[in-house]
Amino acid sequence: NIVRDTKVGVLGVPFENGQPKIGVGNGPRFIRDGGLIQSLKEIHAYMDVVDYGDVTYTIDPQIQNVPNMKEYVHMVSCSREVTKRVTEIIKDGRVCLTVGGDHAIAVATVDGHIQAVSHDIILVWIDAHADLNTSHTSDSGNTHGMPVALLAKELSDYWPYLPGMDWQNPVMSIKNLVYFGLRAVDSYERLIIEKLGILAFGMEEIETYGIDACINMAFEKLDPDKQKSIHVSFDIDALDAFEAPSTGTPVRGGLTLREGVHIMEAVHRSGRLTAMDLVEVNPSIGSKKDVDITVSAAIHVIKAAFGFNRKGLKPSNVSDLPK
Ligand code: 5AB
Ligand code: MN
Ligand code: MN
Ligand code: MN
Repeated sequence: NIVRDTKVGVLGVPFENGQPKIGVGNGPRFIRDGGLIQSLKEIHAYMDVVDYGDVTYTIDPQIQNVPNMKEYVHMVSCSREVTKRVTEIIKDGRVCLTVGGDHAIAVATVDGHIQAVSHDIILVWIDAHADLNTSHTSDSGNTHGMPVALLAKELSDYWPYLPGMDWQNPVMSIKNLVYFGLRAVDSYERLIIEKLGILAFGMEEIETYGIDACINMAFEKLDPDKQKSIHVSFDIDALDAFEAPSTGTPVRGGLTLREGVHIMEAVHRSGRLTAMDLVEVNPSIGSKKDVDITVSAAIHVIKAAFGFNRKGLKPSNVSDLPK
């Protein structure tokens, strides 16, 4: 694993038009200022971390809006850039860490991963929410509640024509998806989960079986041959609202930071992490202390994904104490 997750490319996406609360676009800046790059470099002596900066985009004037998809034109214009950048970073031989921004950006990160690797990847969606609304089922019209539905080829007939998204020929089978941490699922989302038999370890299952059994079951079910490239999309609101208060759609009764870290340690041990998103940190919500707690939780989760070991690391090339 020291080889596999050692080369990291960090990409910021300060996008916040997938939901109505201002501030989530400052997530990348606060997470970098909280020490992200240095924390990654300190994981072990072989870490090779490159910061690719933030994605910028211009609005494509050709694109029309779509009913009940707020700021659709922004989402499409930004997604194009994000997809390109993620594909490039992975092709550079790095694991791509994308820091958001709201969760609408994950359509593009997953698409970028798929374009660099193959359609047959595993998607681990860690979230209080299922993000499985279409424009017809969403009560809010917020596109950060839609990325999984946009990615799922099984749902492509349930969408209206989406101008400007032809590049994004969807994309993956819902059979390659697993959820962790669900506890705020809308009625049509529940219907889709049951109808399509989506693998989901909601808070109830995690409580029943424990986090370690859940992650093992997930890997065994999705990829028994241990072959597939893994994408983790980590919505910080998967964590309990006490662990990560500065987020736009907090839900109580969530994952502890320890459970979040445990999932990411297992992902790291697989040696097959290719891309990870960390989204929905909103530094404009809560007190300074809330923001600090949330940013530090995000960094802990990321460090676990890239091999930070809670047992500690022995000094390299040395087997005894200095005398
Ligand atoms: B998040 C809700 N299902 O569609 C909707 O934070 C919430 O990326 C979506 O998981 C939450 O608006 C989106 C009610
Ligand atoms: Mn969420
Ligand atoms: Mn989400
Ligand atoms: Mn949210």
